[in-house]
Amino acid sequence: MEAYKEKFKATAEKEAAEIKEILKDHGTKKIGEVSLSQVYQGMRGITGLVSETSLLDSQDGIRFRGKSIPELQATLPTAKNGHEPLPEGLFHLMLMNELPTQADVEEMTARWQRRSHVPTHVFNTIDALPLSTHPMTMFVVGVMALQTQSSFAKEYAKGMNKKDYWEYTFDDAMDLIARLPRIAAYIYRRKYKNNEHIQPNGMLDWAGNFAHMLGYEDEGFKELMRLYMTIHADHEGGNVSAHATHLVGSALSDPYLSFAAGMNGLAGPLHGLANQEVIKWIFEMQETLGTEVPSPEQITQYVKDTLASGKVVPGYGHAVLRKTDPRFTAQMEFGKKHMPKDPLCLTVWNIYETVPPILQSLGKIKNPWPNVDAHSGALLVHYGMVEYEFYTVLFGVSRALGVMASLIWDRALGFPIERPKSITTQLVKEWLEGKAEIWE
Ligand code: HAX
Repeated sequence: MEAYKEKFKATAEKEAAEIKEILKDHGTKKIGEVSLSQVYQGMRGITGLVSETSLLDSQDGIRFRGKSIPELQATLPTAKNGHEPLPEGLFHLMLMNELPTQADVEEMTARWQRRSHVPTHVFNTIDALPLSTHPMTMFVVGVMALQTQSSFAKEYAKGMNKKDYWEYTFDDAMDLIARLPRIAAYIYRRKYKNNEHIQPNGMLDWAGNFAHMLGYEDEGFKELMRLYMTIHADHEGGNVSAHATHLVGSALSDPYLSFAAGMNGLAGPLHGLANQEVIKWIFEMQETLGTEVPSPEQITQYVKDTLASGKVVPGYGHAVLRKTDPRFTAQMEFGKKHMPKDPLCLTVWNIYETVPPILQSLGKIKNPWPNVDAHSGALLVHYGMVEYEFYTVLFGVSRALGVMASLIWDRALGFPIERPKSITTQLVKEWLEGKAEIWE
């Protein structure tokens, strides 16, 4: 077994033993109560999952193994002459629960390079789709075509010992992460750049090479990709893409099947597709108003019109967060450093000044502040990536880091199939009349 796997095995065995002890001593302890509203309203606030890689605080935002985004920016290794954290380092942190050294990060880059070959049939499968297909559909189809490579599925079919699940999950997760940038770049170049593809550059880090294969050689764009891939990677376990991956994985569906499920969730406009919706909405605003940088008064009216037409303001609100998303702040800081006079960024910052009080005044929105998706598109447009339908694919490549690290942990800790209880309104009525019990 490779040394890195041995190290993970030792880390996971220690934690599995600790969990066993915790459950032996405290397994019957209650951690909350569930109200009828929570059952009907998207299970908001019900603690029902363990996801080891990150934890979301409603006020402070995301922490990856206890580290906030500014802390990651200060401590994770960077590229040579670069300032942004390398996603390889974040993956190591999530998987091993320790800060990586420069050598750890370089080894991860090399590991993913070795595993990055994408078989031809994956490209042929994507090529069979019409060019008009949404990039997220192409992405999921590409991932499904890659499922033929699953070591987990092959070993399971042969008859695998439970104790070995994590190891083949580990292999599939590493292969999948290594190959996703190639698949994503292929989709981008096929759909938007005349089907002219760019070979990988083995001298570059994972995100830098992704930028290169997309066709962006600007060092600023490479830095943006490093930051982007780091901050979009994980947002604890209950969000739709992470939860869907975990749920499907709990049936022992292999990592490719599980990740594809997560990506189908990310493709929803209330989740990852919001990043394309934000830029589409701003472009439409600019066109309607006939100006590149609308004034605060114009934005106010446009937001009111959006709400009056029964639509959401994309990029604002969150199911857990109750403050400005630190992922938004990190991107705003990147914008202020690299493109302080960019008209689209100026508009995003004007929207940030204008929207929260309007949403707050409605009285029903729990979080009027911007989330990660409110900013990302403006930075991409600055470097020339205007094809906003592609943005959720970038999010998806990054999200693989978090959900795959989590899935390895799920299998290493032997988490069972997920199966919460559901009820009917008929049963609720009978329960309220005292004629039935809800609890099994
Ligand atoms: N614009 C207009 N109305 C909004 C709103 C927004 N940005 N955010 C919430 N609301 C509305 C809800 O639709 C809901 O209305 P109804 O009672 O009429 O159904 C009400 O305010 C209460 O909602 P909430 O409790 O504050 O929010 P939820 O937890 O139900 O939903 C969402 C959280 C993120 C889905 C929601 O804020 C939203 O739709 N935002 C816009 C889309 C978006 O930016 N999504 C990306 C979120 C981050 C993410 O996952 N990124 O990938």
